Amino acid sequence: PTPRTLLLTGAAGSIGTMMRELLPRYGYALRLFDLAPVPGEPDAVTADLADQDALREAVRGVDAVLHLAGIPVEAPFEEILRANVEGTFNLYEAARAEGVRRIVFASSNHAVGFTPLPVGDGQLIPVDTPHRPDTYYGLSKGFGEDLAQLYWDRHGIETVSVRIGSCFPEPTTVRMLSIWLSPADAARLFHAALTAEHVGHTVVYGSSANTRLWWDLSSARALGYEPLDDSESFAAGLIAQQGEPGPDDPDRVYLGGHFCTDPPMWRR
Ligand code: NAI
Ligand code: 15L
Repeated sequence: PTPRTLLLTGAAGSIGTMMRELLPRYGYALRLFDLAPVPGEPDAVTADLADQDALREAVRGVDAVLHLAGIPVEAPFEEILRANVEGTFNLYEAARAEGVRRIVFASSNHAVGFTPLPVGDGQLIPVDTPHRPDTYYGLSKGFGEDLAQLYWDRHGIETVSVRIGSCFPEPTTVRMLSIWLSPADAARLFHAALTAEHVGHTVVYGSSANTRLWWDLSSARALGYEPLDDSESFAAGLIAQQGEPGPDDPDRVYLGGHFCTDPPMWRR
C-alpha cells in the first residue's frame, strides 16, 4: 500500500511506543507528538494538546491522525477536562482547520464501564450500548466519541472510535483475559480503521479474538480487522496465580470492572 503520513499523538506513551515499532511495517510515515520527549526521536513534536499552534502545525499535511494522547486512567476532573476533553477538542479543531479527513480515536471500555456483564452464554455487549462511564476518565471518552460524531455530521471528518480493552504485551489480570488487545492486533485494528472506506463515525471494541470475550467485535471486523491473538494461552497461569474473581467482584459484575468501585487514586 502507498505509505500514508500519520500523526501519532501520545507517541511517548505505552501504546504509542508499541505503535512506533509496528505501524511503519504497514507503510506509514509517522509524525510524532507528545507532551513528553520521545526517546531517540529528535524530530518529534514535544507539546501539549493545549497548544493550538503546535497542533495546527503538527496536523498540517498528514493523511490521518491516531489520537492516543491523554490521561489513561482516573484523575481529578480538572486534569481530565484539560487533557482529554479540551485536548481532544483542540485536536479536532486543528484537523478541521487543516483539512485532515480521518482520525482514529483511542476511546476506552470505561466509556461504557457500568454496563452489566452478560449473564447468559453467547451474549455479547453490542457497540451501541448506551454510554455508562465509570469514571471522569470514562466520561471524557464518551465525550470524545460524541465529538467525533459531531465532526462527522458537521464537517465530514471521519473517525473510528476504538473502545480499547487492555492493550499491553500480556494480560496481567483474570479480567484482562476477556478484554486483552495484543499489540500486534492493535496495529492490525488501527490499520483497518485508518484504511477502511466510508466509515463516517464508527465505534468499535478493541480486543483480540479472546475465548472469554464479553463484547461484539463485528463492527471492527466490518472494517477488515482480523484479530489473530487470543488471551487464552495466559488463562491457566493467571487463574492459578490470582484465582477466579467471585460472583460479587466488580470485575465480574461490570464491564469496567474495578474502575467502577476503586476509590479515586488521589483520595486514597
Ligand atoms: P500512556 O499514558 O502511556 O500514554 C499517553 C501519552 O499521552 C503519554 O505519553 C503522555 O505524555 C501523553 N499526554 C498526556 N496528556 C497530554 C497532553 N495534554 N498533551 C500531549 N500529550 C499528552 O497511555 P497508553 O496506555 O499508551 O494509552 C494511550 C491512549 O489509549 C489513551 O488515550 C488511553 O486512554 C487509551 N486507552 C489505553 C488503554 C490501554 O490498555 N493501554 C485502554 C483503553 C484506552
Ligand atoms: C483503560 O482505559 C486504561 O487506559 C488502561 O490502563 C487499562 O487499565 C484498561 O482501561 C483496562 O480496563 O484494563
